[in-house]
Amino acid sequence: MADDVYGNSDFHQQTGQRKHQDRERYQAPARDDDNEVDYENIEDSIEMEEKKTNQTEAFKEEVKSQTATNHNVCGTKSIVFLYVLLIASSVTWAALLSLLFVKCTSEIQTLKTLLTEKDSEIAAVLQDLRTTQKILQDNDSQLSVLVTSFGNDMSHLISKVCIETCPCEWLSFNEACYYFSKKRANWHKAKESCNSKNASLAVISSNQELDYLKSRIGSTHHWLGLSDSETEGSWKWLDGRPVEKRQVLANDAFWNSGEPNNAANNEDCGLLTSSKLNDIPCNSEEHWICEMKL
Ligand SMILES: [Ca+2]
Ligand SMILES: [Ca+2]
Repeated sequence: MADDVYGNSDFHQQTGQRKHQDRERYQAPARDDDNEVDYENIEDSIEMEEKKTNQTEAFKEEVKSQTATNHNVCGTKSIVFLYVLLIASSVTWAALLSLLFVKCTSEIQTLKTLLTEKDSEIAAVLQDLRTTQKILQDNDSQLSVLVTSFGNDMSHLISKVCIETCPCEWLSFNEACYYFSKKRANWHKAKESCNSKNASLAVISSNQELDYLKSRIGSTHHWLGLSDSETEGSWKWLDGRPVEKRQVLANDAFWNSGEPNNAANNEDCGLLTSSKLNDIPCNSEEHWICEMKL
């Protein structure tokens, strides 16, 4: 027979066999009075034995029940412990996640605040730059006005200075002003042009003046205030003095070789060349020199 959880299977078998033997022996016909007394004693012993057996069985049942109870208590405690552990772990993770969330939220808020401050600083810098740009534009406009005004003032000042010395575009030499035309015209129009400037076609009074004018004209030819229109062969300056009476301008040093030749009987106006003078027709288109005494 297999043992129970307490290992008492033999005990149950032996107890049952002994009870059966006792009942067979005691249920046998009584042989006499002495046997009756023994029989009672034996019955008491059997009852006592049965009580003990019952107490043992009850104890076993109690132990079994207590053991089961203990097993249930231990299982319940384990489950409770696991629940508690699970809850504690969950609470710990929740706390850690909450701390992490709070920390991240705080850092994000700090970054937002920093970005807001930087945006404000950039906006302030841009505003300053716009203000500076506006000021520079205003200053540029004012400067342009000042430059224009300065240019006008300079032009006025230069004109005044030129009037006190020589007119602008005129050259000064030995207390006289000379104008070298950029256009060409015949001798009479050239003379009128000089007269319109309160001057006259140039009249040469010295070799120095002649050298100066020749140095200014280069290779181009220019009309002078010299003509023999009134009397052929009698050359006079526009101031009325004849050429031959100028001591410094003798004919040999004044005219080009072979001049004046009155070619084609039509050369009555004097022209200054790069070397010396020549007589050519007065209707020729040439540059001219005006002279103004200071
Ligand atoms: Ca002539
Ligand atoms: Ca000639």
